[in-house]
Amino acid sequence: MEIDHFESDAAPADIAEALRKKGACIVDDAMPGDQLDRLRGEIMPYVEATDDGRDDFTGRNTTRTGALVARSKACRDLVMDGRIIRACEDFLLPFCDRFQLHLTQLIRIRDGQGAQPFHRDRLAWGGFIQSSIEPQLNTIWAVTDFTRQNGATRVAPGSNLWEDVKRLPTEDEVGYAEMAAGSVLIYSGSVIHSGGANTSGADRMGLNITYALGWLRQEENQYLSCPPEIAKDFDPKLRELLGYAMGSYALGYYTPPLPPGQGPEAVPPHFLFDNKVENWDDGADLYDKVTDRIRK
Ligand SMILES: O=C(O)CCC(=O)C(=O)O
Ligand SMILES: [Fe+2]
Repeated sequence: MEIDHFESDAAPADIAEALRKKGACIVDDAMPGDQLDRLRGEIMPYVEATDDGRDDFTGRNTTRTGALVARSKACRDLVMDGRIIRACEDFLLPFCDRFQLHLTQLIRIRDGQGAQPFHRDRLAWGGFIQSSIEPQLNTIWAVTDFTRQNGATRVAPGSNLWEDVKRLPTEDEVGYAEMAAGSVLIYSGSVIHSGGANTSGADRMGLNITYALGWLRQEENQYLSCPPEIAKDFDPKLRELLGYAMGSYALGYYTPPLPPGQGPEAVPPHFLFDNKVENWDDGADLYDKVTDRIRK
């Protein structure tokens, strides 16, 4: 089974539609060569210093390196890629008031690593989310070429719609995300997939950047991996994506823990960076939107 490919100028609406219908697609040559070089230069020292995984799921011959928003400017640029953000708006906003970054992880599948067990990434939330909700949009940016031999991600297109959630794909239902370095595999939280086996003699590296509904717990805790003292220097839009924003009318406010009378009560997270209480993300409008939705 083949995975659909798009050219680099793919329309976000087409990407979102491919995710709804088949659960996955590839955008070829999605990042310029100089960005790929910068990315490698920034992340490789961390990757080289990372130990192998702890079990068969994380991969005993696989390294996983995180906190990449804090560590790499090139990764920050990819997190904010306009095509992907617009595809997230199309795919995720029907289910939330705001979406957020879920994790950043450089997955290096080393020679000798067997195939990862098939799974759906939405199982991160323990199977509690009803199937009509799409909780997540995922990307894996190819940092090396992805080939069948070096562990290209295996995907079962269409498995996002299977009614029997226990069914596993047969070999002819599986596609391999073969793509050149700089391309990106985009897949939903509902499609069955896994890392492939690497028998190539060289590393396969993919940068996993994923996004999730703003009312869900993030897989990589962004407040700890990218704390305020680092996030303060970033583009406000990126900070919002990290989670320094209201997730809905009532989600995510805080109170600066100051002595009596020395600070405000219940302010949105951006107060931490700009010391302003106005701009409550149109709080009143959001209240109306949320209550309207519940009444329907
Ligand atoms: O590395 C890959 O190709 C996929 C990894 C994956 O699906 C996971 O770790 O959840
Ligand atoms: Fe996965």
